[in-house]
Amino acid sequence: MPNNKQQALLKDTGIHQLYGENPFAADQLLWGRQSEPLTRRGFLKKSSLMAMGAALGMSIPFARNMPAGLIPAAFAAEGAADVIPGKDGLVVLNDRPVNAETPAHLLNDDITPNDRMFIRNNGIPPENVEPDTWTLEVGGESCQRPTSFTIADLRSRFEEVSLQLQLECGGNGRSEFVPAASGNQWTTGAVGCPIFTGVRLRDVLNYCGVSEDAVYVGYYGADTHTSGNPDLDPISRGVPIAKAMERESIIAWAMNGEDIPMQNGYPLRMVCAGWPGSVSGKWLNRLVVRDRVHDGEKMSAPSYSVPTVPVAPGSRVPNEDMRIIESMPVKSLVTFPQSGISQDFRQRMTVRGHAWAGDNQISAVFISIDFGATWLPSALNPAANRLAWQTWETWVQFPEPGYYEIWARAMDERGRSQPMVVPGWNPRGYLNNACHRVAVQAV
Ligand SMILES: Nc1nc2c(c(=O)[nH]1)N[C@H]1C(S)=C(S)[C@@H](COP(=O)(O)O)O[C@H]1N2
Ligand SMILES: [Mo]
Repeated sequence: MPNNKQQALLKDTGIHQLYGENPFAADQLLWGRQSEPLTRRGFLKKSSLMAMGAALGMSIPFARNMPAGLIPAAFAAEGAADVIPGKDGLVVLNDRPVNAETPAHLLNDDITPNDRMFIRNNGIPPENVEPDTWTLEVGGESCQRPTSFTIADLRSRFEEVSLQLQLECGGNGRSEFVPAASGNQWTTGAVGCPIFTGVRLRDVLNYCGVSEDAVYVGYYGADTHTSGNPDLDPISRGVPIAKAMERESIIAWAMNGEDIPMQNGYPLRMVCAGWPGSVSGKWLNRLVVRDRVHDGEKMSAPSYSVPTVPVAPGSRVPNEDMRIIESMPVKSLVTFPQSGISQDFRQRMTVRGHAWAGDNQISAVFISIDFGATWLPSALNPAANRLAWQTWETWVQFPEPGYYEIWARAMDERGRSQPMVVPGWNPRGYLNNACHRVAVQAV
């Protein structure tokens, strides 16, 4: 437990804000730790080590490797779970519109159950949905035969496919950016990988005739703008035609063999996995084949866009110096053990989680229990299909009792690896793929 002075500091500001404003000052304030911001090498003085050990209630065997400016994972605990109908243990970040993330340990299943799939709403979901009369209109200037389909039409005209597909919000991990980026302060839980059933987007598009000049496919959904203004769309994004034509891009009516949950887009949604979740339109009722980059709501910078070149944290970036995010970066999550757990140090501990890398595959996952000084490779399962996450599992054994962190680092097939610390700051706080860390108390 933190001592009184630490508790008072944490109560007034909160550990994320404290570290968010100035991680090195936070280290100094909470633990009396002097550090060198540029190298992050800041070794712990004996007194700071004792302060941190006292707050944790245990010793820190690998303290000499502990980097400066990182919140000990034991204190970075997730918020309290709220109750959303049909959802289990999700943490609500916003209730209008509803945005809720899944604590890492609740994502331990290989296939994310419906009640643990995160929710990211930009507007207000439709009410009183009638699946039997729901229609999907396909049109746009580069569509040769605009057509309207009921869900029954889609089912009868096209081949049905079921694929496990990974969706991650572009802003997942935003809470760690310094200075803070506006938007939902996602920690790690805006990601999931259920099985979706539906038809291939390309089969539907080909049926409707795609012109030579087609560039993009945009979606519209039945949700409404939070302002109540019927002329405004909450969001209308999409994907370039090549991504739309991939065999894994689908129009789905089922998730894990059941109706798609209301908050996740019932009765019909697009799933174009590996890209920011925002390209996968929910409550889908219209697709437009465009002869230009789709210009729907939240298609233009700074929404879902990042600077074309690295920028200094806190910079103002002109919209023309931003590009639309496409494939998401390599990332992983430790889903077992739950952060904060106790473990008998004489026994091996199973460690497992998932890893994913946008349009690419994962080639390796490494684990460290000594703050990144040494890394051991984990066993890694193949993906169920392209664009599904990959589950990894290994074990660790702690040399003596004390405070440890388990760090996971994934590498994609092109050799790109997750950064240890938060990567390139950007104005809207997208694409944080820093290593996930969980705390373990070995006793
Ligand atoms: N119609 C519509 N589609 C949408 C959204 C939305 O608000 N409205 N949110 C998008 C965003 S930003 C994300 S990350 C994913 C989230 O999908 P989920 O809520 O099923 O997890 O849906 C995308 N599709
Ligand atoms: Mo998102």
